[in-house]
Amino acid sequence: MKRVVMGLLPILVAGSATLEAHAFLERAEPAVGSTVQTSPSEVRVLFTENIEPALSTVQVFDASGKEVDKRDMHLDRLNHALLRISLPRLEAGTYKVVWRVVSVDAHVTNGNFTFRVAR
Ligand SMILES: [Cu+2]
Repeated sequence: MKRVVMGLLPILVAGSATLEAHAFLERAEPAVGSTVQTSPSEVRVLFTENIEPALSTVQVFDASGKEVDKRDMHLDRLNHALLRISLPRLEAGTYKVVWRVVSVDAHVTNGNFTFRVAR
């Protein structure tokens, strides 16, 4: 019986941890899964928590898996939950944004989404 109770503890801890505010994607520009008519000059990813930029990455890849961003990811000067990364002029196609961020509470989250440039 004691073993069963102990076994439940990690689940309870994990369950309560999800109630804390970690940095999840709030919204992005271009929007998640969207199609934009012209090449965007940058990708902006807004998180639900402030971000530690030195420990975080956002990268943009084309359909062949080549990184196309300008590798200048930075925190917005005013909004510390907003990461920005510049883009060159993109050809029409589907692009994947891959993010891995550390929020100010030191929790790591990651994910990805795509957007499409129509022309
Ligand atoms: Cu957290």
